[in-house]
Amino acid sequence: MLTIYTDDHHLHHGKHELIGGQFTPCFEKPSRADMVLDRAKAVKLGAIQAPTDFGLSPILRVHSEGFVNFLQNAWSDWQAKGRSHDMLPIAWPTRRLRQVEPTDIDGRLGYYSFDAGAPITAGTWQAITSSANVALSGQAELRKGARGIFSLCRPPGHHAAADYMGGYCYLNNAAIAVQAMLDAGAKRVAVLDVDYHHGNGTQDIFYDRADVLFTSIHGDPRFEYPYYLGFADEKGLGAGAGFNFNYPLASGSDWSAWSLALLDACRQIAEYAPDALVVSLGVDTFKEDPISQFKLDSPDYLRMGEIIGKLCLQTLFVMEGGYAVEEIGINAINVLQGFDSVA
Ligand code: OKP
Ligand code: ZN
Repeated sequence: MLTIYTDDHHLHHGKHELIGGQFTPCFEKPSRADMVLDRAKAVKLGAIQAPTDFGLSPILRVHSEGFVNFLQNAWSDWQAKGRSHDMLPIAWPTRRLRQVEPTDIDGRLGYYSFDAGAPITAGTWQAITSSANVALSGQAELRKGARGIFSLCRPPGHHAAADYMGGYCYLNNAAIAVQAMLDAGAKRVAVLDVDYHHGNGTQDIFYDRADVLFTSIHGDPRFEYPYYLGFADEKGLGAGAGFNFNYPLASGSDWSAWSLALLDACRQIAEYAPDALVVSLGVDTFKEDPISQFKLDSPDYLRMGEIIGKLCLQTLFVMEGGYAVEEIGINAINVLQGFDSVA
């Protein structure tokens, strides 16, 4: 399987995120992608190719102009206030507050965020646009006829919606690739989000549309981040009604429970008969993950890839989460090797 990758992700290395009332070193760090790349090379998964630059237009097909403009200028606006440390928001427009974009950068930062888990640094804009290009290049390669492509994106994207960032995510790489597939002529695209956390951003972007089926298996939002989306009764809206499937699972879920949800999601995907599948590939379902509560083991990721492979769909894998850095490479690449084994 071809991997799309660039070192540009090193330009994004936040220092701290807010967890349990404390500033904690960021779990989302450059070594994550380095470890996945190392493993892809070690097992000779396939060629490694640099992304090409698709410019802002495919990003603006998914994200609002105001939000993209905010991201592009955030660091210089921050510096203009005499600051050189990482950006983190301090206030959010919650219920009954006005949804009006402020002029002040602190106001704009909260307006376009939903948590204090996604620091913006000097290199963030370059890293996130490169990450989107990694997904877009994967999508372009898939269109040439490949069965599977791996877009080794970092930073991840599935928590980012059209006009907000959060949860280590800024631009929604998977959604940008999905939209590019549709714009290139695909009639229907399915998304399978296997990251431990609900893909609230991707769900939100496609919630009222029938041309994208969104499925997600994740920690139940009643106990797990992102808390405010990802419940089983979210089925889609308007034309999108019936095209959204959430599988919230209990804390401690292992492969036996997790794989039942996967089989049901795959049944929905097969019934939808999409032209292509995009997998939001997070491996923070791993038993040793430092911020997650599922109990998948490394061999389970081979089984995961096999089940996905049996859908017999052209598949773009887009890297999302996974914070057990020692095993992230083995687990992520196991999915791709499992997929390749059922060719
Ligand atoms: C991003 B992705 C830990 C706090 C959670 C945000 C997690 C974002 C995960 N209890 N902070 O979906 O892997
Ligand atoms: Zn996650």
